[in-house]
Amino acid sequence: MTLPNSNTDGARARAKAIRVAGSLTAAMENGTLPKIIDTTLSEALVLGLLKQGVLKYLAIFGHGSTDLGEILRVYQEEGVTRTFNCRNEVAMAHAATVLRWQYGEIPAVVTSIGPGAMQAYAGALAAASNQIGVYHIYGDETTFGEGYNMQQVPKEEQGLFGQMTAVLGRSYTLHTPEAIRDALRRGAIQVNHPYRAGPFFLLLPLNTQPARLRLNLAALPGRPTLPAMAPAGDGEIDLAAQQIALSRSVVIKAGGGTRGHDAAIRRLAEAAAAAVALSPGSTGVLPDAHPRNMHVAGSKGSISGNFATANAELVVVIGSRAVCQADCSGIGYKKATRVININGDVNDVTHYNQTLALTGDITAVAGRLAAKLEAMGNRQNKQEWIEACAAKKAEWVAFKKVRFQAAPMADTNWQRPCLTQPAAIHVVAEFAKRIGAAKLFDAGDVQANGFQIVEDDKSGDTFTETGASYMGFSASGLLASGIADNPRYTIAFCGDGSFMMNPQILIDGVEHGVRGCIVIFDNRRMAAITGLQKAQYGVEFKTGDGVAVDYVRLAGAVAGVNAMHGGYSVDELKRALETAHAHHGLSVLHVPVYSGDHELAGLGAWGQWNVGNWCEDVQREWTEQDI
Ligand SMILES: Cc1ncc(C[n+]2csc(CCOP(=O)(O)OP(=O)(O)O)c2C)c(N)n1
Ligand SMILES: [Mg+2]
Repeated sequence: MTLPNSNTDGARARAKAIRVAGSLTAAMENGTLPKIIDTTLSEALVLGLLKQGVLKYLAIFGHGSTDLGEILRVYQEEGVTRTFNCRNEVAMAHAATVLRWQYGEIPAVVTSIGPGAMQAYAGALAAASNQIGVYHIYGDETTFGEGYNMQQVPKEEQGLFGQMTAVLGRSYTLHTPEAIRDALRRGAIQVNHPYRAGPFFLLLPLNTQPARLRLNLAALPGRPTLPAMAPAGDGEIDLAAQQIALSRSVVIKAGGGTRGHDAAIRRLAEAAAAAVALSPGSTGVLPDAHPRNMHVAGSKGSISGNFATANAELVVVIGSRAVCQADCSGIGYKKATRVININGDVNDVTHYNQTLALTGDITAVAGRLAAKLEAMGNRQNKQEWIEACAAKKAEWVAFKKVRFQAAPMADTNWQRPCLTQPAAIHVVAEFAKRIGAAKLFDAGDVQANGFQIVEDDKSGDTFTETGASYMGFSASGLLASGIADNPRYTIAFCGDGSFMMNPQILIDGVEHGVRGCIVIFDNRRMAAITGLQKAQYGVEFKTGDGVAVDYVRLAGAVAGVNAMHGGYSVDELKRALETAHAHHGLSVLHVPVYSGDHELAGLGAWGQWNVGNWCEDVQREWTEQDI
């Protein structure tokens, strides 16, 4: 049967030419793909994204994206692109974020119009917050404006979805097929931005998807290559080196932006004799046992990390946005009188007063500063500082050790002794290290305990979404390991609350061949909030529930999932992890953990936070500090 508009013969021939030649450019070069083609906007979009290296689509189709879906079907059948069907748009957006973050592949999320788009948009907050470049393609209202289409925002206004998406990232409504060139040039910069990447939203009206255009393939923008930038002269670098040399106590605050700049951070820390305080998202940038590594600092922080930030007179902020977890709501640097800031972004680089701004690429700038300091030699004036920091690090190591070794504690919910959450997370983190697995962390206590616990030696071993702290992120993100070209065994650490936000991974993970493990640390409550309520007002309110869930049966109901109980002791958990790892697919471990006030069941909060009844104190300090 021939259906109207089912005109995909040309598309199929082009897809075949691309597959045979190996790439779009190669097919154009060998003459099998003409430079100027007559096509639809849907195919133009797929070809344009292909030119930027976008080969994978995560999709939940609807009436808002059937035309694009048809092109994706043809391109998949010809072996050019791949489409992964998912079950929840929030989860799908997280998986796309992790595919870019963990594996460096640029995916496109595809939804229908309306509710599907809204859900993916919500999930895109994680990409925006962590500056991860991904494409989101949403079906949108027609450009004729016949009246409200089903699922569009019912209001006499134009382009409301485009307005909404422009708030979170950058956005383009494909109102005219020929606009694809402009749209994709803007998109290429947004998703590949060197220090301000984020989601790029392409709004695809129902009626422009099948609209035809004459397209010049040579004119479609590819993936941009941009040179690393650094200050042009030596003046600022020399001044920074002098300030560091004269100061008796220097702390480097290595933010999330330092990920991947490990060598430069290490060289600068050694040349400057500076203590290094990490952000939750930058563990591993300096090896855990490196004497300059003071571990995380911030509103949760650590004994040594927060000692270093609170006492240094000079702060070298690198690749940090200074959000609350990482700088105690703006009052982390209590004795600092000066700041040197290395960042590509002119807003971030001038976040603090009294700043010497070294705008540019971290490796380029930190490398030059380190070279200058090395030439100057002699860091004797910092000996006392280094020793004080080392003593605090020893204190933190001992503090953690006692908690890792805490015996299982009697729990009222479970009516038996269970591992504490820190002890259980430590066992799983050590296991991950031993087998070379990556770790994905979810929100809540699991996340906070997690970044206090992990002992990474390089960046790229832990992915903790501290930008938005989006519950459901880790299990959903595990899907990326089923989609990536070169997957790595990955363990998702999540709480019971977070897991139930997005359990779709149980099905999607099997469907797309994830090899990895979800560990559910079940304290039968949203304990991070219980803890805050108790710390602030003394009483818990509506953060626990009375419903016992057998996660082994729940997960085990999905064919292909290896669901297991993680046990109640270190030995049982270790054995369960081994068995889970041996499974060639998705495993789920249910680990009941103690919930309560025992001091050995938590890793403490070492900073301050501008929330609840702490606001008055934090804000007074913030007003009084000069930087
Ligand atoms: C989608 C979403 N909703 C709400 C929150 C606020 N929040 C942060 S942590 C948390 C509780 C997490 O509970 P769970 O996953 O069980 O981890 P636990 O703290 O118990 O270890 C909540 C409700 C959030 N971060 N994300
Ligand atoms: Mg919980």
